Amino acid sequence: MEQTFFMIKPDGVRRGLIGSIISRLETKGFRLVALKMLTISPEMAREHYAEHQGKSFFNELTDFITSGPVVAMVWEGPAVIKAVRTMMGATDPAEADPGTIRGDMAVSLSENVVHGSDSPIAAAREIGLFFRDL
Ligand code: IDP
Ligand code: MG
Repeated sequence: MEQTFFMIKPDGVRRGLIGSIISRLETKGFRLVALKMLTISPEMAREHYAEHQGKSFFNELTDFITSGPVVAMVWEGPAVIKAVRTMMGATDPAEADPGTIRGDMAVSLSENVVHGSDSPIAAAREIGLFFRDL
């Protein structure tokens, strides 16, 4: 069964959105197989977002993702990687459709509430980074 890495970012935790975000994926029918709350170190932030190294927003991104606790998860289900991306909505909440997490819960590109793996390769890499013993 396919698995994806999914994370509630520090803004989502600060704003009290953990329960309502998890509820959407549970209601959809996906299975939560691992969960932990942690504060990401600067080293781990640079590794997680390695694909964005060199971009203008890289420092802003790593500062933000380390700014408070996140909730890191592994979810499982049929075609879960793509389905979770669809449920997240577009990266920029201003472009995200109503009914998506970002469309319903965020207004800011840098503080867009959630992260989800965008491919099977990314899912394997990110699950390995956050849950080394899974
Ligand atoms: P994704 O989270 O939808 O996969 P990515 O392109 O992988 O989007 O970008 C990672 C994160 O970096 C985004 O979720 C967003 O918070 C932030 N980000 C992306 N582009 C910009 C930008 O142009 N300015 C500021 N932050 C950005
Ligand atoms: Mg991405």
